[in-house]
Amino acid sequence: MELIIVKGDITKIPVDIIVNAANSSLLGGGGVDGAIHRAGGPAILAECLEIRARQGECKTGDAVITTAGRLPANKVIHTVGPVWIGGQNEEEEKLKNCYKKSLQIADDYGAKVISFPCISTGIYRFPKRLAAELSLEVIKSYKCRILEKIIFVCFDEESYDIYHNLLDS
Ligand code: AR6
Repeated sequence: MELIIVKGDITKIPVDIIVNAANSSLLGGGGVDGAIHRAGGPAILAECLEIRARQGECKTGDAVITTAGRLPANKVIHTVGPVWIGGQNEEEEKLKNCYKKSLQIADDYGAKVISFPCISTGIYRFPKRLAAELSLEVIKSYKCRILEKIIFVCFDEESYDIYHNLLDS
């Protein structure tokens, strides 16, 4: 499995599956979630609404899959990261579950290339370096079935540097 770190906008990079850092309502929001819904168009929200009607809200650490609408991808996986409230509320386990669940859903779908944003490290305030360490821990121990390439898309220079430093060390 190939692991790539890039700096940029996740909505612009062609892949099989884009992972979205959503919230449990699945109704969209700011940050990368807002960017994905804007670029993908209303088909994404329409499918999120169907999922909500079927199963209710999406729990923290869990994920659901929808169309990618007009995005350069086949599907979007919406995963709900934990809000950082000090670290004593199972935030680490929940963040790892986001990555695990997203990889499993992508493999079940048959995706070869998946892109991840830095889940929870924006509005949800998860410490960036710890989040990067946990994401790499999950990805390195995950046994890919179909997946061949994982792209971490860092929006800011700091996250990009953190990933590079972790991978170099
Ligand atoms: N491409 C890649 N990464 C991005 C982009 C983009 N276009 N835009 C922002 N990021 P955040 P969270 C980065 O806040 O912390 C939403 O309102 C950003 O710099 O998007 O998981 C949801 O609806 C940061 O590194 O997500 C939830 O309510 C990372 O994406 C809540 O925010 C995650 O930041 C989720 O908060």
